Amino acid sequence: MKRILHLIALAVLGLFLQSCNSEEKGEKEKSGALAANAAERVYVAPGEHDEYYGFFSGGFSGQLSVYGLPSGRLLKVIPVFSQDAEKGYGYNEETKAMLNTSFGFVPWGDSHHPDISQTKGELDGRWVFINENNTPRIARIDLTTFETTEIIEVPNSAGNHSSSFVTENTEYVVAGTRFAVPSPQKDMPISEMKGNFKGPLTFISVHPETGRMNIEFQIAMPGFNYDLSHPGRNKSHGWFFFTTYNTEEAHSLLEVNASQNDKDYIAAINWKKIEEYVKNGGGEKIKAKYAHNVFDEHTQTATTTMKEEVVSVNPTDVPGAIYFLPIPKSPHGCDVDPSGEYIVGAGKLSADLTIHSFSKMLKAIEEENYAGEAYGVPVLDFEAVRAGSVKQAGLGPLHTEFDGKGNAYTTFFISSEVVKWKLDTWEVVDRKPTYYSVGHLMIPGGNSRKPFGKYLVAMNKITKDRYLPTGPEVNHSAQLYDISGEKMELLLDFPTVGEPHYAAGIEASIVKENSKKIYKLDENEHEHAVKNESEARVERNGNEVHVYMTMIRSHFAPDNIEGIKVGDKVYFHVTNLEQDYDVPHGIAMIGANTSEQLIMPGGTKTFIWEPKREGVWPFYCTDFCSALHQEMQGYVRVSAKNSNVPLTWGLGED
Ligand code: K7E
Ligand code: CUA
Repeated sequence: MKRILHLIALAVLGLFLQSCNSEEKGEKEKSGALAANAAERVYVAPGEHDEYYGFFSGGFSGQLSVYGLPSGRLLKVIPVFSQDAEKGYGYNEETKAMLNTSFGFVPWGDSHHPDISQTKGELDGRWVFINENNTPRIARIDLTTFETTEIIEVPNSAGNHSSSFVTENTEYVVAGTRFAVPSPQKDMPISEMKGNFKGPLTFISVHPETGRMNIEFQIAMPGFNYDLSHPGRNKSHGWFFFTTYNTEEAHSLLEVNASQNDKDYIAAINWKKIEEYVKNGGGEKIKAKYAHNVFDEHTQTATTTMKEEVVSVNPTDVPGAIYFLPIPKSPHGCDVDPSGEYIVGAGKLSADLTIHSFSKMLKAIEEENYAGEAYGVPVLDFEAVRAGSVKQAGLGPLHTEFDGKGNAYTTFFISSEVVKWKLDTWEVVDRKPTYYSVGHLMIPGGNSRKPFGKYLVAMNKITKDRYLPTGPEVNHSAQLYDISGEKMELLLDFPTVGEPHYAAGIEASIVKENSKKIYKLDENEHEHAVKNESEARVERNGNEVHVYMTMIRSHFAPDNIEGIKVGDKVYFHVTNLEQDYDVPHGIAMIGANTSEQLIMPGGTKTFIWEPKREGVWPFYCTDFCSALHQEMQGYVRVSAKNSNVPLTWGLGED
């Protein structure tokens, strides 16, 4: 009963805070001349381009959406962890393997934190990495094609949340477990969690030229929950920081039981030390079943390799590599400023924001200024490592970003605002409401040495009255602030896809010159590609039929096929012969249980159709490609299982 009362009290408090927010902030921010001025600053004239790309995670959509900033225009949704009927991703034979895992084919994911690759601590615009929480995976998206080209599963992990942040030269993309779990997994009583579960943190190397990922080692940390992480940079390059919560190691009713300790920890990991230890043969190979899926641009086909083991490192085996920094009250965000000196831990239940100092941390380590230890890992003295605190900044701090000009910006979920404060003096200099209940915020280049400190995007959890009502469901909302001046200015609201937790932004000029316009037909090494209409054909092999088809404005070759039988398995291998920018064709077959296939110029895709009934069944192009797009169609004649209609195909004959 006491527990229930406690919960009710929390709920009432939440409601109260929310309702007073919407009352006082529900009005429009600006009107008249002010609004016109804001409109001008986000206006990108027809035919002009945005200054920045913003890559927004899709949360429960599993995808990554690309927005232009400052306009807030949606440019593309890149399918990553979920099947996407629009693009055929995860439906065609070429990309199905991207969604393979040790649990089989998993067509959905929960994506949270995109991060852009870096060279010398600055964004280089080559790849975007993004994590999947639910069935732990990390994806790499190639920014020449804006397509997902690699997905690696993260074994022994669960709720892959403190992920996927990259080090200064993209040496590693890091993935930390949110849930403590038996590692490797095994059957055991939940109640025996404490001291027996582990919190593996995974370091995945990235090949400097190809981007290919490889799991180098896992650190078998104590069984806390590892919530967020960020790399050290500049002076702290070589270290990685992770916030923890549930250092109580509770396994039930965490909202109460994981809020007992006055302080949890930030884990500071000297990954260079551990890398060296592993290179010298340290660590232990443990069982770990996981899938590694790679899309080959030449064959345009993804393949899966199943792997069986990883190197696991016991934290106490590498003295001097791992420390805990105390941080008040269940921290969420873990953010490192551009200089690499300050580590901001946002205790969700704390009134103050705590900022730790990297140089003080080194000093405390040297002087062995310990407050204790946890599972053999030294806990540093809180005051010895603390740089300062931002006092009473707001309620429910979550995440912090930096503008590169000595300011930090922190989101407060409960008091629903973004608060700007100064590094070094820790004084609050501005605060602006968000509509409503902001989670992450993003400043393009925020996770780097060199933020582009012009705009800030707040990603809000609750939208309510900001747009025309659309039934019980209202899309999540993002808000764009101009942060070039002393005070933040709200310029724009725009709705988003799924639930963007975090986003990563970059100057468009770094990316757009590298963007591919077509796939070159003569570089297409797909095993079923047909590069010329004269090679189009149909082949039968038992009850398997392979249709080698081409598409060009405005016909398919062949467009009439006879001799298909009920019970056949028909593979359509379709090549788009176009070599012009932005001329995809699509293909859809009646009754096929895949999506349509949208095929880019010079590309090949395969889908399977299993005809169930006799008849003459049409197919057509799904993308309006020319004035005669509507004429881009064809027929397949399906006969009875035992019929002897010969296999024939053609185009333009009687
Ligand atoms: Cu704060 Cu998943 Cu980064 Cu959501 S997480 S907000
Ligand atoms: Cu091809 Cu429409």
